[in-house]
Amino acid sequence: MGSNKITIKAVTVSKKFKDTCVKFDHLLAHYNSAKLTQIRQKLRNELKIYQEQSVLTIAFIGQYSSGKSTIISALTGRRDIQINSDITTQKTTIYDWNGIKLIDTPGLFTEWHDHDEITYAAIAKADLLVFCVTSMLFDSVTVENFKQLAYQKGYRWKMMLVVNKMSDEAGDDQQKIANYSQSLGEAIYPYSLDEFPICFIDAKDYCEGVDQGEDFFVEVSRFQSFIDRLNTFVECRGYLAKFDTPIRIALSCVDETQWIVSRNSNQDSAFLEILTRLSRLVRKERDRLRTNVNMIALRLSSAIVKEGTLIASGALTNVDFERLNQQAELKIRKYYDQVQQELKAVVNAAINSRDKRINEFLDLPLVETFLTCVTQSKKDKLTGVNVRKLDGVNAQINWIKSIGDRGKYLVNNTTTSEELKITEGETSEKVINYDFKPWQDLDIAKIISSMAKFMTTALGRVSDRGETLEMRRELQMADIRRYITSQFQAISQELQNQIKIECLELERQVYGEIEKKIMAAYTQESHAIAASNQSLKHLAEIRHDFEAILNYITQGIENPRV
Ligand SMILES: Nc1nc2c(ncn2[C@@H]2O[C@H](COP(=O)(O)OP(=O)(O)O)[C@@H](O)[C@H]2O)c(=O)[nH]1
Ligand SMILES: [Mg+2]
Repeated sequence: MGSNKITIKAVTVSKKFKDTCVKFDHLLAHYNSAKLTQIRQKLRNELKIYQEQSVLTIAFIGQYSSGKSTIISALTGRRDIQINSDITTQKTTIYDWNGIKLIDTPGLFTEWHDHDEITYAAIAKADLLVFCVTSMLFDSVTVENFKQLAYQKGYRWKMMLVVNKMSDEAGDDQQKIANYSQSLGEAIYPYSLDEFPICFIDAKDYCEGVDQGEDFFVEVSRFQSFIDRLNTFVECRGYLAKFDTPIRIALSCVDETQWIVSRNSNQDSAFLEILTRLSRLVRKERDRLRTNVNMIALRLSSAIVKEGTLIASGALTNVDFERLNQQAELKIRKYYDQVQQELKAVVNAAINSRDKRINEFLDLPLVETFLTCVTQSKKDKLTGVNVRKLDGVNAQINWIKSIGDRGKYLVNNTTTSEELKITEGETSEKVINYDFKPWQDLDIAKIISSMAKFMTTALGRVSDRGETLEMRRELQMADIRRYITSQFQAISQELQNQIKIECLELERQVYGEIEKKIMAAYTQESHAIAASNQSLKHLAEIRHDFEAILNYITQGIENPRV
């Protein structure tokens, strides 16, 4: 069997995180100490909810026998998945793909029966719905189902369309894709295909290519285009950010472990205690900012959905759609501006609180005692020969001073002018840069303009047909109402994602510098101690791995489309 090389970034991150957690868990178990067993338990308990939630849930729905199970087999590399199962016996199955949930459903969901509740709940909760059809494209039932999910249920913002079994029909790929796109577009009229990510693949070719080691089949399967779409979806919506909290939880356990394990020297352990407490303090501050930002995002999101419901339920019959559209845009813009203001206020409060707490922390007897103590030990050692140790002492003193906001500790505790010089340059205040995505760059403008186009075409259709005008109009209006509601849902989701992505950037700006300092101090400290201790060396590696994942997801969020 060939190895399955293709994977999406969310899976890579998830796997790396899990592996590092396992390594860490082994290390903690290895010590056989009560305190570390406690940490181990804490790590397991706190990460449990994140494992259960899973970072990403992808549900596969669509035509019977369109290759949903085959696509899941292609993604996961698992070949024990039921292919060709009978629609009447098939149940919804959940596969774990390194922490990503893949939901294999029996097929279409045109009638919403109670006994399929599990599947409906899964569809409602999924982050992404992959709607699969074959190169036979939409039949009337499938297209109704597609519209129902997208517009009636309002899932269009999380839907993706996959045309599978591309190799079933002969011909040039580009030509086929153009033809299929046109037919699909006509089938979902008056809705537009542009609103959905779409890709054209042959999952079976891909599986065979992998299993037989035939790169040619892998290539023609176009499966990579599906992977690319998945990555874009995950990154644009900031799903990788979901790893942020669990990684930080794990890191805090690493901090505590290091502190406990290196109790061999009073001074090192005192310094580690300072680091651990400070890092805990910063984490709490960060959590508070995140909660506040989330609350703003939720408020905004529900306000916009409500707005959509209001507009849709209003008397639409003789409405000037152009004006209605302008009003919608104005209102959403107003919300957007308001949110920017609220975010600014929350960030300012966070900065003040951060500075206040850090200053309070530096006033604690713990820090004071430490400084007195190391200064004393430094004096003692000046007459001795332990030069390397002395470097360490200097580094620790300097580090604490560099944390002191506006050089507070520089004034109070400087012992030599040489130390003053080292820290002077670092006390300049960083200005937070509110670099929000400009309104024009949001996809909302696109959604709104497609709304105007839709309503005009939907209305235009009334006079095209011969049915009773009254009846037709009633139907068109229902279409339009559903459409408006779903568009507002999409906008609310888009904005929520935007805020989520911005939140991470804000956190980086508010806490990034202090966190980097803490991380660097930890690294330096652990290098110094690890030289003589194998376990601490492993711990340092584990810390490094967690930090690397954290950096990776932050980069992904900074350049989501790269
Ligand atoms: N030619 C071709 N056949 C496929 C492809 N994907 C699935 N099949 C076949 O279509 C049938 C149904 O596939 P399955 O994955 O069970 O579809 P599901 O009912 O949507 O889960 C099986 O015989 C598969 O081997 C594909 O990309 N190309
Ligand atoms: Mg199946």
